[in-house]
Amino acid sequence: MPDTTGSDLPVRIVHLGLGAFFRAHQAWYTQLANELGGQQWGINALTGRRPDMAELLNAQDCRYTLIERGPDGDRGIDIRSIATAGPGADPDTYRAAISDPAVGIITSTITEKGYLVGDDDAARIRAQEAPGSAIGRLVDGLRVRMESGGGPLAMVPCDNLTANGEHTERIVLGLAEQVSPALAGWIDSNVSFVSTMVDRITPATTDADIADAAELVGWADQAPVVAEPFSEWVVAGQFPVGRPDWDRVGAQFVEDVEPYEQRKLWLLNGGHSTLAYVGLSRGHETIAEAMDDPACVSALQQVWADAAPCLPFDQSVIDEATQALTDRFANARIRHRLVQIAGDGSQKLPVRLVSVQRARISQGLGIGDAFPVAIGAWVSHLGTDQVNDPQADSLRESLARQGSKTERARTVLAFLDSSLAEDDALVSAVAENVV
Ligand code: CS2
Repeated sequence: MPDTTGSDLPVRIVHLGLGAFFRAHQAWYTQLANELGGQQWGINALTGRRPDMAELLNAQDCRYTLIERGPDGDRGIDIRSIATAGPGADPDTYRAAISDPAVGIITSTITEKGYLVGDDDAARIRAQEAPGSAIGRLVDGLRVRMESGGGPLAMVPCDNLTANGEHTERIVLGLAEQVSPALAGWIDSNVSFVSTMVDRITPATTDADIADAAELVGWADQAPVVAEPFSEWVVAGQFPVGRPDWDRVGAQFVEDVEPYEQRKLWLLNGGHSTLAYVGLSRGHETIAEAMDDPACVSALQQVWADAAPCLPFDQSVIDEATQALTDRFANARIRHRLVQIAGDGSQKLPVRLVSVQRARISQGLGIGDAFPVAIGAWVSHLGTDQVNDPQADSLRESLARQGSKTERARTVLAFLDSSLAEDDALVSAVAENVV
């Protein structure tokens, strides 16, 4: 892999999890902010487990095309905010990146399951070996930063989790504490955990997209990314050494991100997961296809009706969001595959659907009508060969041993929340939706 790139931007941001969503979202905001002409922020983008995307990007000077795909056509945007890319699982690479004194921000898209810490992560970090998890690598990189006298920075998780800044802080400090109290203390005083709500529908890039990019921009871009025109970024927290002018290019800075995150997780992501499981069970392939099926649309609308009374927004704001979502999901030029969204349900459903039910129960509203439909479809999905959810392996093994739908429904509810499994009416309602 070449170790230099054509981009002259000074590296001030490290990104962990170089994937499509980061290239369509944070890298695009940074590109727009750099175009304003103030302080320039280059990104050192590190991959997760597989180094392929870093190799592809470095081979083309880290330049790539964002294809903004609207219902009526495509627009190609040249993105140059990545200065360099590297293999994030390689300890020399991530340690050098995170301890670089010029770096003042770390952003991450490590997915919901990326927040799980390995049992031996602390021991490995103490032994100066590379830990297996993404959070472990972050903590190890921060250890090297502390030891080399590096300064403070902001840690900005960009995953679909409630209060993702606080969540990351808890997990990072928990692991750091096991490594050494000195490291935990250093992180506590030097790392500012920022919470964000991120939103932009970004399906996995296909060969057809690579061909479209070449036609749009006239060069053989091997790493384009496709996204819808809509984008939102809501951010809360401190940046000890500054940040790009993201606020001047559409990002919203607020005191508390939680209401926005709930709105997005419960309406968009809860809707997505429901469409994924119900849609797959009805033979559909993409979100837009599911939006052509009245049964799927009615499940989606029920998800929204269940969540609405628990969201701290006026009904008019919720109606505007759901109307926009209806249009966004129906954009048939975006081929967002249901199997992609169906992956890792064991990590996604707790924050997308179960949390809504907890809020409903605590407000005396009872379980919503969409929940048994979505969970029943998930139970069915877990019995198929389309599952991509390593954290659900043992759940699937127990389901395979059970005959009746009622037993399977109860097992899945118990996995999500033991109190839900004690509600016999809910267990039967879920069982009725298992196909
Ligand atoms: C989707 C999200 O794959 C999934 O689980 O629900 O990636 C969704 O497309 C984004 O959160 C939209 O901002």
